[in-house]
Amino acid sequence: MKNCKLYLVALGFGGLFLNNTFATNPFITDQFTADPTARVFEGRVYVYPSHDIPASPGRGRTNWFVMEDYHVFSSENLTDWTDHGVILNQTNVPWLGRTSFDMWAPDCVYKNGKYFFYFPVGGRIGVAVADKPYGPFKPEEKPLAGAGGIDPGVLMDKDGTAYIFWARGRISVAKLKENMLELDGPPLVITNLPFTGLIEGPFPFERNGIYYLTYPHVQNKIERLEYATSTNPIGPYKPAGVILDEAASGCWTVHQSIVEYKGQWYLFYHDKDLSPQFDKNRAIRADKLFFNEDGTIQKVNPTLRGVGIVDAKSKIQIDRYSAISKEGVTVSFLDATNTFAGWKIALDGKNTWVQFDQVEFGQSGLKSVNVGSASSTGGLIEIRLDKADGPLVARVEIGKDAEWKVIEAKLQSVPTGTHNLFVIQNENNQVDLDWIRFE
Ligand code: FUB
Repeated sequence: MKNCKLYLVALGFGGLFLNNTFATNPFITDQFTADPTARVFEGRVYVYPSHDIPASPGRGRTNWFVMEDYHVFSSENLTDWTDHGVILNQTNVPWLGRTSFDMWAPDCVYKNGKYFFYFPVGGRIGVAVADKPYGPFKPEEKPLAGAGGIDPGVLMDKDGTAYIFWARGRISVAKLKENMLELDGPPLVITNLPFTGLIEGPFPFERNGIYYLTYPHVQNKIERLEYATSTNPIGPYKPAGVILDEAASGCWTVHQSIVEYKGQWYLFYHDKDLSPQFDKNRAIRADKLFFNEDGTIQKVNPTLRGVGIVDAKSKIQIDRYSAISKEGVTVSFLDATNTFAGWKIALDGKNTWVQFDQVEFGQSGLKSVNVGSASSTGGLIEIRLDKADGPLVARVEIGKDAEWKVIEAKLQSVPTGTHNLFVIQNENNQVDLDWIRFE
């Protein structure tokens, strides 16, 4: 084809097909993560998840959650995420005195110049304190007296008062003293929430005078996200609806936080994208969340596309699609033995297509597109803007070769600004695509 150059690149060369973009779901793909608490500190979103690891001899229990430490991640644009590394390991907790591998869902809040990281381990709740949101965190000598359970979630009220919630069968709440290290009175059990089915993972927040208590609840067979509202931080709370339905994947747990950043609300949660066969190795996700006029929360639509805007010059992981044609499209792991390598998408048959939203071309000056692809039959793909029959950006001829290659094609028109991409397969063949990158 005119204007089309072909580069042959051996499979595995220089990590060529590693999924190294984080704008899509899940947004951390080089390790298992769960229970993401997102907070806005110093103009960035910080995410404090728990960290699932596979069990190994002497490290945790097989077929169960194994969690020995916490990382923190941050981003300014919800696309590029920085892993600040391990902020706390179970062996650094002075009062634990053993390895329990149950560092479950944490939270982190800011008060009086300090960051307070609350974490459950060994059935107790610990606190670690830092001057910066990414640490170093110094754990307190003793656990939080009077609070026993899992999944601490802290509400910083408008008047500066802090309330800590946690779960142990039911959800409890207590006021924290000004020092954030002690309870200011006995805890209260939050009544009036659903009485049957496990409830855990409380995440409280306030918006426009309404206090929201969000929690995973097993209404049917697995957890879904629900919420209750109140006019008072400690209740009484009234159940108000479902935020996220049970995962289509069947992931038994879900765990949430809700945060406003740059004028948009987001739900952070987890699924088991990187471990479809074992739902205790999870992966964190983010999607947009919207409120109704009356303050009720609209159900969130869980997406693969996620929330970050993708730079046209990065590897656009179109397997994390916004939409696909009704038939002929399949997504699978590039390497089923190493799911961290990411996914590929197969377009099988004429007029099969994939849509990937929110690609930023900027002022452009771009000249060509590279496509990581493989096809034993050969194929022809078209890249179009905004609609399946929108302006043509490039035609890329994929030669017959089952090995992965990078194929370069000249652009036929040069986009600027932000666009949704459509990639359409034009022949009655099958083409496997890993990523697309404009240059
Ligand atoms: O991650 C371990 C536990 O699974 C959390 O503490 C729960 O909320 C559930 O997500």
